[in-house]
Amino acid sequence: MPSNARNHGPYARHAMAYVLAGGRGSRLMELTDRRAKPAVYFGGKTRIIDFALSNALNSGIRRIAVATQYKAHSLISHLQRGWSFFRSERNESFDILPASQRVSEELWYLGTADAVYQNIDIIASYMPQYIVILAGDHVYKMDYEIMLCEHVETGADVTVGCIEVPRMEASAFGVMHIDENDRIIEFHEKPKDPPPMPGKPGVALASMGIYVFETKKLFELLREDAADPNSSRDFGKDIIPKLVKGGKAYAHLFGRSALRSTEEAPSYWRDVGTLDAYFQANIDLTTVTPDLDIYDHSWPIWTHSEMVAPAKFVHDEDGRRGEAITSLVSGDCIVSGGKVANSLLFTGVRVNSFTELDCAVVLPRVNIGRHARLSNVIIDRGVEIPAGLVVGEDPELDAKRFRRTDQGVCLITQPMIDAIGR
Ligand code: ADQ
Ligand code: ADP
Repeated sequence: MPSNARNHGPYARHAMAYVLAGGRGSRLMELTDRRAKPAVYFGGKTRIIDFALSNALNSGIRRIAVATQYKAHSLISHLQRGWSFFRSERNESFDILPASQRVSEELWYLGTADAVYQNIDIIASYMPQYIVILAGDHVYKMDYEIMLCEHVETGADVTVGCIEVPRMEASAFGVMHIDENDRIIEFHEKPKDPPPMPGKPGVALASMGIYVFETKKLFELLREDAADPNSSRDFGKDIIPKLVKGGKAYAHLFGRSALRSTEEAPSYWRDVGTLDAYFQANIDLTTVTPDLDIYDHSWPIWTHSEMVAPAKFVHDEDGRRGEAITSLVSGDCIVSGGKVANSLLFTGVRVNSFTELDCAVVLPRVNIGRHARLSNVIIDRGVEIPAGLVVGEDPELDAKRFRRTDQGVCLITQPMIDAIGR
């Protein structure tokens, strides 16, 4: 009898989602100077981690743990405010597990596997039969129940979520080959020259860093791994390659199975790890029919949301209209006599008279002074944009003042503004 015979689906009720949210995300530059990547704002109201957490909740998972490490304050306060509605009397739980709390005060989590290993006792206290390991820094909508079903059906040691990506981008990922039964027969963690998929020279099959294990098996593997002095204690580098050699690692192809129709088509999954990717993924949401539908009531993205007044658009005192087109404008924004186009304004942004914004991702509580003209910008939370500032028209000047990417996107933070003219 297979070890999983005890439960019938839905399996999500017997699973815990373990979200790895400790990575720094250093390619987001100053955007992650003060907050971890999972806490970075995305999509107008939410933070990046809300996608993985909402996926877990919408999939029917009622036990969630989040391992935090780097610059966790902003992340932890977001989780406490937005995700504390789980109730132990309904067999639900939500645990925040900062590094340095368990094994030793000094030791941070070494790698992703260690971030689970150090909390084995907490997981064990809930006795979930399955564990779904997730990354807290990806934007996508996915029904993990489908992956759990596949895991049970194949009797795999591990099931790895994967997606086709352009081969040129695949060196940032674990890359695999699978057989006709989706069994993983080769796995290379971040290969310099990623092998293409058979018959598809421009495409590689990449790991999404999502893993399903039976808890008992995972504990066994983590204990073995912890005893191995040569291990870097990482899923991608150590645990997965070892299981692939053992022959019982299977792939779940994101978006292929349509047991339930909640997964996006075409499959939308983004590691918004660079400023350009972050900018583009946000701006994409302002288009008429974006690939990521955040208006889908059947798969809501839950978050902590401030109680604020509605967005407001008014004439300035000279009668110029305050307007926004092809844009997302959150609550507590006031656009008075300025023009906003192709932009995404988070909560509490003030756009003052004679201002023009085009392709701007504006994080919460930003005030944009009069006569400012800004295009292709990301503005960090709480920045005071001085009157008359122009960004997006003089690449050399922009590069001196701000963090300007190769693709011409400028990240603007308060220290950068303060340094102008100094
Ligand atoms: P990477 O994206 O490089 O590769 P990694 O740095 O290991 O992944 O981080 C994975 C997740 O764990 C991220 O969400 C990160 O925030 C978090 N994390 C990292 N270190 C942590 C720590 N010490 N404690 C807690 N959380 C931590 C992995 C896989 C690849 C796969 C990609 C997909 O190794 O095979 O292709 O994810 O993005
Ligand atoms: P959020 O990511 O919630 O928008 P902020 O941008 O306000 O948060 O700040 C990110 C993190 O930086 C905060 O959680 C806090 O730990 C830290 N921080 C913010 N402002 C200050 C400050 N003035 N002094 C010290 N730390 C700060």
